[in-house]
Amino acid sequence: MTTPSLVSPDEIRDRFSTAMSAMYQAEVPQYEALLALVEEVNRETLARDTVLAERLDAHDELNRLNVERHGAIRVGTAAELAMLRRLFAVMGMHPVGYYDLSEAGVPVHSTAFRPIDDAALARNPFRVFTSLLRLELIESDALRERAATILEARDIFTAGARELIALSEAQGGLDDEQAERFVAEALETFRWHRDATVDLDTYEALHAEHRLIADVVCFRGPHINHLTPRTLDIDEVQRRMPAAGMTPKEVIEGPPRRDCPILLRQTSFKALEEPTRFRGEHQGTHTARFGEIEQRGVALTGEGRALYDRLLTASREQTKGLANEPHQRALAKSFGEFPDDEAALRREGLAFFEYRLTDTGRDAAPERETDLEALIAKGLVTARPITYEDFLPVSAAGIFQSNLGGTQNDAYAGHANKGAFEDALGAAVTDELALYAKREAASKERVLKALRH
Ligand code: OOG
Ligand code: NI
Repeated sequence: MTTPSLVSPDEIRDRFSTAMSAMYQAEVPQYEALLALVEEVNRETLARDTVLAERLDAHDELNRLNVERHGAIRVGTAAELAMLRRLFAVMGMHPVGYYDLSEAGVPVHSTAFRPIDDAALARNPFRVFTSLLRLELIESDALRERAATILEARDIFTAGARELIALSEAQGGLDDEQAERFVAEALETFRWHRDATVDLDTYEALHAEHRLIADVVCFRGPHINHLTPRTLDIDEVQRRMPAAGMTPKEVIEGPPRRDCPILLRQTSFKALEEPTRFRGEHQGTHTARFGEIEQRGVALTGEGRALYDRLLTASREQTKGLANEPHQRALAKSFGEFPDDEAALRREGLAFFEYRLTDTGRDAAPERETDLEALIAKGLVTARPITYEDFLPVSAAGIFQSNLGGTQNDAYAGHANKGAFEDALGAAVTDELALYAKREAASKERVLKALRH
């Protein structure tokens, strides 16, 4: 029953992320300033580093640079999460990865809704880090029940959004006019509401339990709490933030600066205190929304990731309490044993690569060699790093913490519970490592097959 006039999910996602960015710039003017700063630094970096510019261009990364974004939201119930899954599916965004933040003292677990296949990622990789509040981690029975009752009473979706999601599922997509309406209706779920749904006492009681709980429970919807453009030089943006009127988070999260960037480095400007009206005519403020930047590097294999996790944990003692510059120096030292050239990352199986034929390879006579490193040495094949498209739980916890007042919360007793998360979601999350591995394997197979003729 598909009609020929359907718009692709990639197109809907592209329109939605553009609309979301415009809305957030209007709501949070500092985000507009952050975008300008990132754009300026990206431009300077590309002008200075022509090798990088050529490489990004060759890898189809340049055109997606300016649309590159992720956002984050937090919801309160299984029903909200399950409906979000259906909403994001309309835009070709599917749940990838499971992140447990409870160990870092944040009572949520999360996934990232994102495009999966190469063409979709190249078009617009917009992702939304989505967290589900774990009410079961609230110790007080009375408070937990109060929060649950408040959440049960709200509907974070418009009637129009619900209808269009159902329509998209029934007809296998949306036509142009329906897609336009869908973007407008879906956007409503992510809008900021300065009116809380509760009185100040309730807000304060929930806030005292955990600031995040107040943020999720006391409002009509899961306001987008940040958007994140992609920078080519995160250290420089961090340095320039104060002069541009932003207070940066103390340290950049993730791996240190390297010649071959790995995974993901992130920093943010601190959340703003915004005027809020509570029931009973009380004025107050709520602090939730901020801006973030990210710099992405190569995706690591299970082995590479284990090495990353080990070195990061080991660096804790050395970096504790340090300001960003000394923190980065200490981190770089701790990461000394992580190979920093592409050939080593490949040979040691630490990172994922995509293999392609070179021009010589395309013209070559049938080739019997099947060892990729030998084929690279012969000039027949090249390998390019596969960009990491996901998130890092330790970094995410750091971003949460710095925007929840900076104070460290103790770990919650509850542990990772992927099963419960998937039950709430109504679907399994895709394993991110499997996606990268599949992409690498497919590229190897293509190359070897082409060389055999
Ligand atoms: C999400 C924080 C995590 C990231 O980029 O790691 C995150 C939140 O504050 O809701 O966005
Ligand atoms: Ni983020």
